[in-house]
Amino acid sequence: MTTLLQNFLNGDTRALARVISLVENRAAASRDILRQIYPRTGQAQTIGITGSPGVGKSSLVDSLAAAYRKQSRKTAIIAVDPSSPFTGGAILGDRIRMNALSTDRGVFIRSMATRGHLGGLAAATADVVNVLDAAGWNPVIVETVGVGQDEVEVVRVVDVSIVVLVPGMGDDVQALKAGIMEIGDIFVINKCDRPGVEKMEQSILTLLSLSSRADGWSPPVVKTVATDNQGIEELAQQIENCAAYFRGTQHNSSRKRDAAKQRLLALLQERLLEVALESAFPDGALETAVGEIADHKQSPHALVDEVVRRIKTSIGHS
Ligand SMILES: Nc1nc2c(ncn2[C@@H]2O[C@H](COP(=O)(O)OP(=O)(O)OP(=O)(O)O)[C@@H](O)[C@H]2O)c(=O)[nH]1
Ligand SMILES: [Mg+2]
Repeated sequence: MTTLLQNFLNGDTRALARVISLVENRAAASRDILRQIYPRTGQAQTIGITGSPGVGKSSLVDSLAAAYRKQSRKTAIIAVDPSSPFTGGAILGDRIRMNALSTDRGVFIRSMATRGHLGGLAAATADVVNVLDAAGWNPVIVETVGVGQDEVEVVRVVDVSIVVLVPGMGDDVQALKAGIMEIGDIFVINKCDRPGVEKMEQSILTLLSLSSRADGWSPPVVKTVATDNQGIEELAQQIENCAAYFRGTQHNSSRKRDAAKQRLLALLQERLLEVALESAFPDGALETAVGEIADHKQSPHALVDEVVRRIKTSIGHS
């Protein structure tokens, strides 16, 4: 066992941060570690919080984390920003605001940005969640901006997904309904100190009544004022209810199987794409090929057929 892994297993926070960096950068060394720690995962309660920019996700995470700290639970927070190629902007703001928490050794806060992961951000996030889980952090909370395809995939890696809305967003809910209704296990109306709460609640309840979930869970609507700690206890309780519901039904295994399948496919996609790019497009050959396809001189299908044929041949010969 490497010293890094040993230190990690001993609970060393610097080793933890180092392992997360390796995982985030998709370094080959991280795969060994991930393989070895996998049997230790599956212990943490994992929670996802998503919603449009500025709805108060970080404030909610902040208050939730404080509530978990009252129960002496080691709470990890991963702030994922799918839109940003860098760590900065809003997330930097989060860090500053979360200062009160970041001096608490029972809280671990980490930001993640896309950096063009081949398997999508979800693959890297799932791995980081596993790392924190294996290190004994429980719960692990994932905050992600917006509600788009990336977020849907990021949210798939957690046990309980929370969608945050604010009063006055009624029309947005209509527009977003497909994506939102699928991923929300709990809906939060935050900023309930503002007008329009009833209307918002009606919009959500109407949309929820139109769609019935195969797993039989009825998503509750929780009203909060994150900045004033209102509704946080109820939110924590609903998270517990939802987790308990899934623990107790056969849907738990199908949900876990779905997540496992997504995960396996995303990892395969990432690794196979890596192999294909390395073997078929050395030194800028990809850009040349891209140019030819853009100019209609080369068919993308013909090129992919060629790459696949070459890879198959080399597998046959090895
Ligand atoms: N009035 C009111 N303001 C709130 C509430 N919750 C958060 N805010 C404020 O809303 C702003 C955005 O809050 P954040 O927690 O950073 O929101 P966010 O969703 O994490 O934002 P991004 O990460 O940038 O997408 C801040 O100025 C908060 O102080 C609330 O319940 N009521
Ligand atoms: Mg935030």
